[in-house]
Order: sequence, then C-alpha cells, then structure tokens
Amino acid sequence: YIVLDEIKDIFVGMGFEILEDREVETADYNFTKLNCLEGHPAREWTDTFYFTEDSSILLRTQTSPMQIHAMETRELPIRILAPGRVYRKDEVDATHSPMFHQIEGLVIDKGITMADLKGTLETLIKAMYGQDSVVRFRPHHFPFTEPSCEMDVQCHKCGGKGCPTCKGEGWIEVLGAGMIHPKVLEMSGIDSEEYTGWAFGMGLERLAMRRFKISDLRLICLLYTSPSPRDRG
Ligand code: 2U9
Repeated sequence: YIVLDEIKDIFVGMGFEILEDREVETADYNFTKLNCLEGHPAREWTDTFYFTEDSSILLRTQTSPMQIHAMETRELPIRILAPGRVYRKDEVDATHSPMFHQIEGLVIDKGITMADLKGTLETLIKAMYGQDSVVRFRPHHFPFTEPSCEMDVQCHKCGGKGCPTCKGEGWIEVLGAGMIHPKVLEMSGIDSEEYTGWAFGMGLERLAMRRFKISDLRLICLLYTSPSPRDRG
C-alpha cells in the first residue's frame, strides 16, 4: 500500500484520475475487447477463474477491463490510472500467487505518440528511484498494444556492471507498455484515425518485493489485510 500510494501521488501530480471498479467481469471486457480473441492461451480454464460453464463470467485477470469501461463511458481525452486486485490460476510459490495487484495506466488524446509514453514512464521511475535513474526500452509483444515494449531500469547497486541484485544483467525489468492497438480503440468506439494512446502495466507485489527486499511473495500476504493509514478513516 505504501508503494501504491506513492505511485498514485506521482500520477495524480501528472493529471491522471484514479479508477476503481468490479473484480467480477465478463470475458468480453477481460479478453475480447483487449484483442485476446477466442482461442487465446490466457483464456484457458487452467489459467482463469470462471464462474460459468460457458466461460463468460470470470474473476478479472488484469485491471484492463476497468480501462475499457472508462473508454466506453468517458469523454475524450482520458488520462487514468487503474490499480486493483487480479486473479490467475497460479500455484503459490516465492514469486507467484493466484491473487496479486496490478497497476495499469492509460492515456488517449489527439496526437499522442511513443514519445509521450517514454517521457511519462521515465518521469515515474525518476520520481520513484531518484532523478539519476537510467531507463531503457526493449521491443516486446502484447495483444492489446502495437508497438509494445518493456522498460528496464539500470541497476542502482552496480550501475549496470552486473551484480547479485540484478542477477548479473545490469538492468532490472519493471513494466510493460505500448501504443494502444487501433483495434482495441475501435472496439470501444474510439476513432483510431483521430485518436491515439498509450498504456502500461506492472505488478505491484514484484515492485514492493524489490523495494523492501522481500525475498518471498508469501510474506506480503501478511501485509494485505492491514489498510494503509490513509484508508483507515
Ligand atoms: C487497454 C489497452 C492496453 C496494459 C499493459 C502491460 C503492457 C504489461 C504486465 C505487467 C506485469 C501484467 O502484472 S503483470 O503480469 N502488463 O506488461 N500491460 S501494456 O495495456 C492496456 C491496458 C488497457 C485498454
């Protein structure tokens, strides 16, 4: 919750609005409208918690359906942050849990480019890890963004030389992002000729584990139940 509050503050400072929404979703909003069509591996019974035999109602596997609802109901432009719990059929171990927290962000306006994505995410990392942080972007693939990328931050311990903290890599992967796929915009009724946008997603537990040097994800479960001081009323 400390990490989440910090990230919320950074994005509110950049003019983003924070969303909250349901955890039970339809396959349409969780998958189809995100360009994960029928037959996509993420839709398997073995990966997703379904409520119905016909695989139509489920526990959301990502916070993206919140953003689809916002795209369909809000006036443009939009700048939103969508944090929340997500559910996947994963066995519990040191780095996996069937329930975890994600933060996704999304911007849609006229004339938005990859430069906006890079600038905003670099600003986020510098606010979180210090102004001297160095980031890099690598090409990647997601069904809902095109082009897609992953962002690494240069290891603050060794300055990129390679050490135990970064497992000899020199870089630490922090998030995935990309330009919203034109098909995803069109499916939510947004003209992709007129409007463009970018989105990012990251796992909160992984971020908190790094931040507080927590070695095992299961230890974080103990923290879930204690509300942040701010929410305590
Ligand atoms: C809409 C369109 C695009 C959100 C994105 C990622 C890349 C990503 C993972 C990080 C670790 C999920 O928690 S994780 O396992 N996510 O890499 N997420 S772009 O893209 C969107 C969202 C909403 C309408």
